[in-house]
Amino acid sequence: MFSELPFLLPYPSPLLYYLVVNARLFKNAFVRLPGENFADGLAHGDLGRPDLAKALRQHAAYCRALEDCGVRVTLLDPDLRHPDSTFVEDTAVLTEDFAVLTRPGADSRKGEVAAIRDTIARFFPLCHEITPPGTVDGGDICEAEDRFLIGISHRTNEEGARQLAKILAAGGFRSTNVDIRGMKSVLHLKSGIAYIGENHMVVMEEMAGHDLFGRYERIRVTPAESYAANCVRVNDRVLLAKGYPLLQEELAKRGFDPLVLDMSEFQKMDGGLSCLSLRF
Ligand code: CIR
Repeated sequence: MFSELPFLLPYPSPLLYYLVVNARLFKNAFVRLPGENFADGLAHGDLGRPDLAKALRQHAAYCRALEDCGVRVTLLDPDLRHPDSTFVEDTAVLTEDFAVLTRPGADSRKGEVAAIRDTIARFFPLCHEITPPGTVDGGDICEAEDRFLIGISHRTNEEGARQLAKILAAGGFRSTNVDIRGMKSVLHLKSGIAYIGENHMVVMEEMAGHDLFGRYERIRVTPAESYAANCVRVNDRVLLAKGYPLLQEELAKRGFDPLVLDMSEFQKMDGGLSCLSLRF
C-alpha cells in the first residue's frame, strides 16, 4: 500500500518519499582499516601509488561519515595477508534476513572471506556461501527496491550469479543479471551505478541506455564524472566522492543530501565509496 503513496503526491520529493516509503535503513557497517601494504593491492589505472597516511585519514573520515548517518561502525584490524581487504564490500552480500559470503573473482582476494566470516556470523545467524567454481564480488551486487541486480563481470562469473540468484530466490528476493563484461571502464557493476532510493538510479553515461534501467528515474553521470557514479545512500544522506560538482548539484536539486568525501587514495586502487563498507 505504501509503495503507491508517492504517485498520489502532487510534488514528489525524495525526502518526502523517505518518510512514507520503506527505504532500507542501515544501523551497522563493517569496515576494515587499510594495511601498510595497501598499495600492493590490485590496480589497473594510472593514478599512481596511494599514500598510506592520506588513505588512513580518508578512511577515518569515511567512518565518521557513517557514524554521522546514524550507523554503528565495526572497525576491523588491517589484514596484511590481503592488501585489498579494506574493500570489504566484495566479501559478502547482506540482506535484511541473511548474509551470503562471496567467493571473490581475484585469487589474491579469495582469503578475505575467511578473515571476515566470524564477524559476519556474529551478526547474521543465517549465512550462505558461494562455492567453487562460482565467483562473486560484492561490488557487482546492487540492491534496488524489489530486486538485486547481479553484474556478470570479470570478477563475478555466471555460475556465481546463478548460485546467488538461487539463494536470494529461496529468501524471497528477486534478481536480474546485468552483463558488464564488455565495459572496459568498470571493474564492478557498482563502479557504474548506484541505487539511492525512491526509485532513483545514478548511472554512468555508458550504462544509462541499458533497458534494465528504464524502470528507474535515472540520474545520468557525465563521462568526466563517471567515478562519482559509485555513490552510496546511507539513511538520509548520499555519500559522494569529492570533486564531482555536476552530480553533487543534481542530487541536491532532486532533494537528496550529499555528504562529500575525499576518496583520492582509494580511487588509485580502483575502489570507491561503496567498496569500503558492508552496510546492514
Ligand atoms: C580490486 O581490484 O579488487 C581492488 N583493488 C578494488 C576493489 C573495489 N571494490 C569494489 O568496487 N567493490
